[in-house]
Amino acid sequence: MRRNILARTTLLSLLTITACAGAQRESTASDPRPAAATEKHEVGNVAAGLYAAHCAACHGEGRLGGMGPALLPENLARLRKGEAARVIAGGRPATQMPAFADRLNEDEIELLSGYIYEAPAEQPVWGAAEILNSRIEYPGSEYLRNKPVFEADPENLFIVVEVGDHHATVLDGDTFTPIHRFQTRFALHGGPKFSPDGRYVYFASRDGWVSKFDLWNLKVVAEIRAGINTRNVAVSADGRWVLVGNYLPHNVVLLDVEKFTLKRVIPTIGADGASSRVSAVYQAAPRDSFIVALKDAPELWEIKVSAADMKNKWVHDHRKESGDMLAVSERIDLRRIVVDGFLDEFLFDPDYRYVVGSARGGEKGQVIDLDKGEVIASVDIPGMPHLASGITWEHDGRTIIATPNLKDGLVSIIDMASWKLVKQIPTQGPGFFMRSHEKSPYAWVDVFFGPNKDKVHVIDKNTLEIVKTLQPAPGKTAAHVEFTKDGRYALLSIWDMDGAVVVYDAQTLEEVKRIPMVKPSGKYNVHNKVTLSRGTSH
Ligand code: DHE
Repeated sequence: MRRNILARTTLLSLLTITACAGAQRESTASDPRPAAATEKHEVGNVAAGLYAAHCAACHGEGRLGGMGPALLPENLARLRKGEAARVIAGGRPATQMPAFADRLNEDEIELLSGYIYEAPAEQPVWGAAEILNSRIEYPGSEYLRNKPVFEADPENLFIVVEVGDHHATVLDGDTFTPIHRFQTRFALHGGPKFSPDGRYVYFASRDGWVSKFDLWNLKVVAEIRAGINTRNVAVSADGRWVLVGNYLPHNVVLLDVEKFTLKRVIPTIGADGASSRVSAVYQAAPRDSFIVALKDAPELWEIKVSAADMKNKWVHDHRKESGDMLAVSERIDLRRIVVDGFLDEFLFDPDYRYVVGSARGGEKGQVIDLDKGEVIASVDIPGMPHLASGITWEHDGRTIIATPNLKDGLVSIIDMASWKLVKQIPTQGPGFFMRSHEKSPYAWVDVFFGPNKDKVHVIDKNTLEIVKTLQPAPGKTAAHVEFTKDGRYALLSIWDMDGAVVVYDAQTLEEVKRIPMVKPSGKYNVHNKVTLSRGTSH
């Protein structure tokens, strides 16, 4: 009842909103629909108008996702409607989702939060046929050279992703001069991933495009759209496969890198039969496998791809409904590991035997032993640890994890032998990214959120104390550090349209150079990535 009155009031108050004017339809005497149906239709139009005006730019036309995730019932399984309204009103910490309470009234927020749980008129389809049809191969690929077309050390290049104008810059890590800049797909997210020889770089955009870039020839070779709303990609240890994790559809997609084409679509269905989004996919190099974490099922998957033997060569052709069989050259082994609840964040130990994972809003983290295939410990990590940005190093003869926190101003230090929290280092606000290098005595952590977002802390890896706080551009967010190959310099982003990459001497912590960039988000050093440096993300 309350909702009816609300909807009616809302409708009346909203009929004047110009953004919705085009979507409204006046009721006429000849309209055959009963009044209630007409009203429901009108309310739906108002909600659609609000969505178009306030949400579509980030969450995509048709709610299919863009910069923000898809807003469809199958993607909102873990969010109750009341919570959705709270997120619209107050924003979501640690994301780009702003608060709308100053622009939308309570009724409008309620209308919108109801709207996103409605099934769309047409269910989006993105299957094998759509993926294959999307594939683009760029001309000239046959003339590519097998060695770099530039003088710079190919191992000490950085890829800098500039999200401000959707470009990437290839930066010489010795001279700190850009050697190439090119347009990327819209809204790249997550780190680009490298082939083991460092020649190819794979980028994923939030709307599902995966691009193969030849770093030696400075050329995008091919692209394919692997999903509608994608999380990230991982490259196999032998460089033959790229695995794409999707929010929508609920699946992982295996690409063959040589032809850069689809090999398999693997729906992510939990053991209980319910389908799930994918939190992220990772390469576990020492295990020669991929690790996949599911967001809506308490499971972690280990996927191994190998050459198919003759017996297992035939599978159902996923492109046809007829049940036809198809000969495949690859064999996929999938192992399910049951975990305690959902995993949104996780971090591997250096040997890739253990995974430390946590859920958004969960009280504790959990440790999964990949060899045993079970949860072996729980860890007290308060707040909202951002394990995806955690790093490890040796401290007093033991391996420790350091992780920033998306909610609280602290860095948590965990002992990897006892799985105990050994220290909390207070920071000037919640942080997003943490970095170090084997040859550096320091670990860097940003203060991404709050009034001190322009500051970056430098932590002594031995004393576990902050030794310096930098403020490279007052008022502008400073975040995300990556070291040069030799660990001598640390590069930091100023996340602003009028931004920069600031180069610091990693020993003296003095500024060396400032390179103008357009909102540079992350930067990725070839050597550190392909050698799986412990100070950076993989
Ligand atoms: Fe990210 C990496 C998840 C919001 C910028 N982010 C990752 C990874 C995951 C992740 C799982 C590791 C993937 C990889 O590199 O293969 N990010 C999430 C979220 O769940 C979250 C909180 C909500 C969401 O919108 O999905 C989120 N991330 C953001 C942002 O709002 C950031 C700051 C801006 C943006 O571009 O969207 C952002 N995330 C990044 C960056 C990396 C990343 C730059 C790569 C870090 C690296 O050094 O490897």
